[in-house]
Amino acid sequence: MSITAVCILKAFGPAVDGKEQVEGTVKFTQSEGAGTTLTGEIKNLAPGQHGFHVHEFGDNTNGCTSAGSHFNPLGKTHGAPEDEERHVGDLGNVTAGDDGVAQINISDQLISLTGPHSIIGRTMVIHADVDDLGKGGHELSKTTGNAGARLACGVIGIAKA
Ligand SMILES: [Cu+2]
Ligand SMILES: [Zn+2]
Repeated sequence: MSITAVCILKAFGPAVDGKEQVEGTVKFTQSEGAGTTLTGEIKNLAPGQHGFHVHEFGDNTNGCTSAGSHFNPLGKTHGAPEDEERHVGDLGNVTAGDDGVAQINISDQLISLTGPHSIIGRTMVIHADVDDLGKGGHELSKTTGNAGARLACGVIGIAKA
C-alpha cells in the first residue's frame, strides 16, 4: 500500500514587470513504513537555489503568508534535511537551471503523509532566496534559513492514486 498526495504551487501577488509567475506541481508518494518521495517541477524561477519547505497551515487567506512558519511539530531548530536538528518541514533547497526550471526529486525520511505529523492539509512554499540551512549566521538562520520572500505556494492534498 502506498499513499500519494499532490501540491499545485501558485503565486498570489501581482506579476512584476510582466514576468511569468512562479508555478509548479509536486507529487508525493509514501510506501508503508518508509520515507516520502517528492517529484515534479517548479518553473519561472531565477536560476540558482531556492528554499523549499512545508509550512504549518493549509491556509491561503492572505496568500502564502497565512501558511505560517515551517511545520515543526517536534519543537526543533531550523536545519538541513539530513540534520538531526531540523523542522519536519525542512526540505532544504531546490535548484533552478538557466531555463528557470527546478526539477524536484527528493526522498525524505521525516516527511509523512499519514499519522499525527502528516503534511496533508499543510502548505508547500518556494522561496526567493537560498535556505542557509541554519548555518548562515543571520538572525533568521535558525528559524527560516533566511530564505526570503514566498514566491509561490499551495496546499498539499490527497491525490487520486
Ligand atoms: Cu519556507
Ligand atoms: Zn525550518
